[in-house]
Amino acid sequence: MDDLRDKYITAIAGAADEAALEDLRVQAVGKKGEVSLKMRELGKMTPEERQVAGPALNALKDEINSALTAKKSALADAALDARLKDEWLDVTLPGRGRGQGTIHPISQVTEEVTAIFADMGFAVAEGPQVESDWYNFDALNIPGHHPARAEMDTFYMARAEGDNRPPHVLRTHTSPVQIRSMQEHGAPLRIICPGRVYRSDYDLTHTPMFHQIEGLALDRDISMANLKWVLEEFCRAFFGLDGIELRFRASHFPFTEPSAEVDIRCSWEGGTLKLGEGDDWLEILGSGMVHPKVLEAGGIDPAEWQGFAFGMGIDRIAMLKYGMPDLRAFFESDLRWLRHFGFSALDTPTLHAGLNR
Ligand code: 2U9
Repeated sequence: MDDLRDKYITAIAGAADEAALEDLRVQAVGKKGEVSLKMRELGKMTPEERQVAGPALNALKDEINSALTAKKSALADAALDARLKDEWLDVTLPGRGRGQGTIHPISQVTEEVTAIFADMGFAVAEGPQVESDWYNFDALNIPGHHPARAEMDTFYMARAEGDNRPPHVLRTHTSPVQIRSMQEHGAPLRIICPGRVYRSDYDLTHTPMFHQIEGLALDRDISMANLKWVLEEFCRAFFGLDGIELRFRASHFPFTEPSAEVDIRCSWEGGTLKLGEGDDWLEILGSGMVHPKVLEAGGIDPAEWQGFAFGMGIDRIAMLKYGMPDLRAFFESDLRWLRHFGFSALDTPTLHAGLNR
């Protein structure tokens, strides 16, 4: 037994890799290994001999198994050390511009809008893109029979056979994120919710997936006046124009009351769009005071709190700001388009450094 011990403990200590270790395990304590064969001989021994040899063989087996385990982890540690040495990287080196990749206009505009609202105290909230129909519709005061459900061209998820619950949907707006945020954080609250939304629609100005940013501000005495100031401030900063003029036009949405669509003064003279001058108006967003029923769905007491909300299409305001004529080009991954309209990865939009340099 001492010979066996010496043989295997020495061999295990010298094993070069995991495969060699596994061979040794099989030879020593595998089903037909040397120690296992010795254990089979116990049956032929006298009871006195067995009383001594049995525990000694078990101890030997344990010793070899522990040596195997210890060596295995030492080999793994050594392999990791070697890999860390090999894959060492100086993270303080400056970036190497390859002049290839660019930031997509949608990412750029999302960052720009986020920077402006962050400066006004709004936090960013995100949520799932597959939503229950309660979060996407009911909570937003759009009950089952409401025409807005049909108008939204919703994508419905498949249901398991025999499942009669209402199907989940691809969210048609980011509004469910605000409901979830109200439930989680209560009031007061100031958030913007950027993200992908889905509607079954496809032409020059519509794609089945597009991007929205919605905002929500809740407090004890928030009014349309606060909404108007925030949106004017936003448009001034986003379009980089001091002389911006907005028009609030009465409208209707199920989730806000009163509701207003917001237009920006513009001119189309000479076939080019100029913002902030002229006699035309261009719709850029929708807004209103959050409907009491919607506050209740979010667990907020409408007798104590009120708030404003707004929503805009990121893709649409990106097209307006950067003069991109066809929405569908956004999602075609044409390298020539991406190089032309993309932004430098190092120019993060901030208010102090300028939104887009
Ligand atoms: C909650 C309460 C109210 C968000 C709002 C709009 C008006 C709106 C459109 C703009 C262009 C959608 O992308 S678009 O087609 N949005 O007009 N959105 S008010 O109102 C909310 C949201 C969440 C809890």
